[in-house]
Amino acid sequence: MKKQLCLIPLLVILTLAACKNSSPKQVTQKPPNILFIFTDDHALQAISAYGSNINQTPNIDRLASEGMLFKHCMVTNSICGPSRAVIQTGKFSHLNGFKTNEDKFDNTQQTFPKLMQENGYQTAIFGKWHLKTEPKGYDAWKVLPGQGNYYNPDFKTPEGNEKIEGYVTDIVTDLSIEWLEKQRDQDKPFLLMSQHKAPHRRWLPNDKYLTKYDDKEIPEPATLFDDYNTRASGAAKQEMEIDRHMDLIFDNKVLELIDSTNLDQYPEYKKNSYARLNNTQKEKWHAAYDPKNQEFLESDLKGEALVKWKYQRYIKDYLRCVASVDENIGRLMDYLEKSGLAENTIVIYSSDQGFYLGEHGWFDKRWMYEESLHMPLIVKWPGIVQPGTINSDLVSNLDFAETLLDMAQIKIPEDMQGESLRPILEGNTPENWRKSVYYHYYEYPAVHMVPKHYGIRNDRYKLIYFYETDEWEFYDLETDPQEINNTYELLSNQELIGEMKEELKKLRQQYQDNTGKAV
Ligand code: SGN
Ligand code: CA
Repeated sequence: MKKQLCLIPLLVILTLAACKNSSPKQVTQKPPNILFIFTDDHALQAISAYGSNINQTPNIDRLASEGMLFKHCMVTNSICGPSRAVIQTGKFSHLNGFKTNEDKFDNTQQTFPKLMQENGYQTAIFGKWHLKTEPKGYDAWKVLPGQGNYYNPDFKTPEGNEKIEGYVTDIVTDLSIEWLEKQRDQDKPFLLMSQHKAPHRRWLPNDKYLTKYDDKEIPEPATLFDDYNTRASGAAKQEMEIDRHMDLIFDNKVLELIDSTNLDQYPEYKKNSYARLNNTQKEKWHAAYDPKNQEFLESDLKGEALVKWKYQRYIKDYLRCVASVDENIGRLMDYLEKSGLAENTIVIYSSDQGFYLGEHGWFDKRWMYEESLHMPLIVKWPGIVQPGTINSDLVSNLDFAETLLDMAQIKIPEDMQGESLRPILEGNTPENWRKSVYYHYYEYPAVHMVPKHYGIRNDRYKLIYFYETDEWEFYDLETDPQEINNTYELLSNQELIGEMKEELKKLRQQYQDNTGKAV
C-alpha cells in the first residue's frame, strides 16, 4: 500500500509538468490498470464490430460497446516484429532498428514498459513476442519462441524453457489470469500484455472448433480473382495467392497428399504443426478433417473451383482460430468483472497488422493496401471513454506507447514519434490532429515477395511508391475502396498527386526517414 501512496503525488507532478497532450484535470485518484490484448494477423474483416460479413465476434463486440472503436488505426510497417517494435518504442522502424522480421530488437533502448516499470507500474507479458531478444521492462514474462506453436506450445521464461500442454490461445489467457490473480503485487497498478499467436498462419484451430462452419459457405470477397491489371509490377509477382501459393498440405491440411514423393518437403510441418498434437488431439483432428478431405479428393477440383475450395478451407480455419480469440477475450473481461478490477482497468484490443482474407486473391499482409494497413483498435476506459463510440481519425500503432504512458500519467519522452490518443479517447480530437499517415515496408526479397515501398494515406487518397522499380500507385478510396484502379497516370489526378508527393516528402523529413530512395 505504501508504495502506491508515494506513486500518486509523483504522477500528478509529472502530469502537470510534462505530458505532451494531456490536461491536469483528468488526473484520476488511482493510476489505472492496463490490459492490452493483442493478436497476430487479425483482420478487421473478421470482426463483427467492424461490420464483418463473414464472422461474429460477440466478446470483441461487447468490448466495443463498452469503449471506443477506431475505424482507421494504421500500422507503419505491416509485418509482425516491426509492428511490435514500433509499439514498444513509439518510433518508426528506421529509428527503432527493427525493419524486417530478420532483425533483432535492441532491447537496451527506451520502451514504454520500461518507463511504466520505472514509474511504479507492475508489468507482465505472456504469449507472442517475436522480437528475438529477451523482453526487457517486464516483471514477469513467458513468451513463445519465434512464431510459437498452436498445440502444446513451448514458452521461454526467465527460468528457462517450459512446454505447456493445451491450446495456445487458452494458455496465454490462463497465464494472464493466473498472474492477475496470484502473482502480481496487488498494491501496484499493472500493465498486462496478453499476446496471442492466433490467428497466424497455418491456422490450427482448437479441437473444439474443428467442425465449426462445416455446414456453411463463407461469402467470398469481391476481388478473389483480381487480375492486378492496373497496378505496378510487384502485384503480379508476389507469392501470396490462394491459387498459386497456398499449399494444400501445409495450409489446407490435406495430409492425405503427403506421400513418399513429397515427404521431404514437409519435415517442418510434421515436426511443428500436426506432429505436436497428442493422441487425443490427433483423434479429434482426424475425425474432423478426414471425411472433409476425402470428399475433396474425390471431387478432383481444378481451376477456379479449386481456388474456391481452398478459400473455404482457409477462411474457415482462420475464423475457427478467431473463435478462440474471441472466447478468451470474454474470459478475461469476465475475470475483470468478477474480481472487481474492471472499474479501474483500461482494456485495449488490437492486432499487429491486418490480413488478406482472400481479397486480391491473397492471404498474408505487408502491402499498404487497406486490408493489411488497418489494425483493429478498441479501447475501453471506464469513466473516460463514452461507451459505444466510433472514431474515424487517422491513428496508428506509432501512437500506442505515448497513449499508454499518458493513460498511466507518466511523462512522454520527446523523442517518441506518435501522439497520445488520450484527447480523442476523451472525446476531443485536437484541431491539428494528423491529416495523413506515413508507411514504409522493407522486407524484400523474402517470403511472399512483396516489394519495398513507402507511401502516404489521407482520409481519401493513397499514394504508394515502389522505389526499387520506380513505380507509383494512386487510389481514390472513396470511389475505389477495393483499390483495383491505380489512377496514377490519369491527367486529372496530377495536381493532387503533386500535392501528396510534397506531403510525403514532409512526412519523411518529419519522421527522419532517409531510408529507401528519395521521393
Ligand atoms: C511465416 C509464415 C509467413 C508469414 C511470416 C511472417 N509462413 O514465415 O506466411 O508471412 O511468418 O508473419 S509459415 O509457413 O511459417 O506459416 S509475421 O506475422 O510473423 O510477420
Ligand atoms: Ca502478424
